[in-house]
Amino acid sequence: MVKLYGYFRSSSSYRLRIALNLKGLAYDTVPVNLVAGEQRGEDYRAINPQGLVPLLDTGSERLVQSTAILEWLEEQYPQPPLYPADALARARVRGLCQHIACEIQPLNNLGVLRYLRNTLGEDEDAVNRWYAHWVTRGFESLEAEAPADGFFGADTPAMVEVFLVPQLYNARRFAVDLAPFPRLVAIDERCRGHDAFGRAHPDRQPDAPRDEG
Ligand SMILES: N[C@@H](CCC(=O)N[C@@H](CS)C(=O)NCC(=O)O)C(=O)O
Repeated sequence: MVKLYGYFRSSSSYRLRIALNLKGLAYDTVPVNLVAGEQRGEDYRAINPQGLVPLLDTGSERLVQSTAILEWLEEQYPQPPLYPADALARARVRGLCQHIACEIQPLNNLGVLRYLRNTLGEDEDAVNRWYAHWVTRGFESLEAEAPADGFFGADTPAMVEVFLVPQLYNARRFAVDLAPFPRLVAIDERCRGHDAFGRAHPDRQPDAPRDEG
């Protein structure tokens, strides 16, 4: 069975959990505690010198970078397809996914926010404003392209939703105002009806803090 090294709240790990579930592939979870800094520890860097999650251990190879891993999954396990068959439609979907993966998430990942806070001495308000600025700017263009019904480019959730749902989860954690993005929010709600998304949710991961109540 493949092993997914990740962290319950990591949006890039969340992408892979959704895709593995959509493909019907079982996997073992290996938690890497980002808050405790395990991603920078010697043990983890020995298997991933990039010091980031996720990492997928296929049994014969260790793959890094969620977008590369998602491409590999699609090639290795083509059913059900997460990209459209048509090349132009596929390029459009990749453009939307990369908008999230390259223009939104990297500006807001843990390492960047920590640098703002700890090295540049920005206060919590400034860090939250930074976060909201880049997410809001990114969501504005996604909202403009979002369908009124169904999902991006398909009748069922597929690759754009694999990237979008974790980014929306993350935006909610940082209390970003999602009122200007009704179409994105509606797509997220429609995804909730799908077991593959439900099982991938951060709260349902083995490393999520348990409610002691
Ligand atoms: N481009 C990478 C992004 C990976 C990434 O930013 N991972 C975050 C969690 S979502 C991380 O490991 N952060 C730890 C850190 O910044 O120290 C991918 O798609 O896999």
